[in-house]
Amino acid sequence: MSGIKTLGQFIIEKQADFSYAKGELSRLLRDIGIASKIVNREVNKAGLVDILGDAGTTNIQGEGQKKLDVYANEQFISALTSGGECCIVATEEEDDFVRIDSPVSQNAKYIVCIDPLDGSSNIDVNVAVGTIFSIYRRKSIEGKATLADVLQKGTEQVAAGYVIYGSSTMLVYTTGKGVNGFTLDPSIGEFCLSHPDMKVPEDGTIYSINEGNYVHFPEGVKKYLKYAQVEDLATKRPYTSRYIGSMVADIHRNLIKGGIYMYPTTSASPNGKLRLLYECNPMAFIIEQAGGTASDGLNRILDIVPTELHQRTSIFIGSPKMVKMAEILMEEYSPVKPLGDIDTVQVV
Ligand code: AHM
Ligand code: MG
Repeated sequence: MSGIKTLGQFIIEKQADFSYAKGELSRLLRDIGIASKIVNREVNKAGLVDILGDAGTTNIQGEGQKKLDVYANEQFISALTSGGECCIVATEEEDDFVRIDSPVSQNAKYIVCIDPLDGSSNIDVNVAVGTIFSIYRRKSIEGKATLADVLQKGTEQVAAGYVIYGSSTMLVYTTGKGVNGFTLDPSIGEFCLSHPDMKVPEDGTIYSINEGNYVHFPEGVKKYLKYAQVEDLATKRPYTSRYIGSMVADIHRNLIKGGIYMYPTTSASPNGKLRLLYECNPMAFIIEQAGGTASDGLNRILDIVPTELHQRTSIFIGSPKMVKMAEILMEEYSPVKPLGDIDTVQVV
């Protein structure tokens, strides 16, 4: 037998880390891994078949959905429904959460929040896209799971991960004991452990932000960009600007090389663009587990109490030294409301 360790073998090995685990979480992770392989197959042949273009429906954020978004959404819901380990799936593509009412699933103890295909505006041009997922333990003890079971703080996550459909396909996940990355070997159809115990560099030289929004940025972000672009050999500035426009791909690169990804509030989007439950919390959990930081400019992302399913937030995430500097400038020039004031509306 070769030294290859598959995702399935790794998950089972790690199950022993949780004294309370009876295998449900392992099976849930396995189900997500299988669905992502099916989505990967479709993403890879997107240019070959007539699957590109608008599906003609619009999600709750009023954005046009691509056919592959719809396909990925269906695949993950279907895998999680038949797996029987989760009672609710909340997805970025559905207005409301999906309760799974089958006799097996309705008493299942896990909730999954998922962005089935993030960065989908990149599909048409063959640029990396991703899936982001987050798993919570259900809070209610009996009866049907409710919205309150979904609206949990990021600190309550028991697992989170992403799949990047890039030059190779990778699945990266954490269960709160470090971060491990698996690369899909298409010849055997298995995710194989390729990036054990991933760590984000403490400092970096890459910043990722949509600078086209510059005039709409809070003053603190403008000051950070100025800081990033000024020459200072001691701190390796000016930094390098890299923005793919796929959160998963930008954060994955920064996780490996060091860097900061920012999607601040803008005057047009005063609550930010990215969703707390489907994008920011899972990415924040992964990055923190890899030694990084994730903040809305003042507050730790994982401490934000969600009040609605599709809640948005600003985010500054990546190498801790870079995020710290952004926070210092945000605090000085664009103070945000501290937690306790419910939302994170920015004073632009
Ligand atoms: P989506 O969920 O509609 O795909 O939007 C999320 C994506 C992120 O992956 C990406 O970083 C960001 O939106 C890009 O937004 P913009 O085009 O405004 O820079
Ligand atoms: Mg998204």
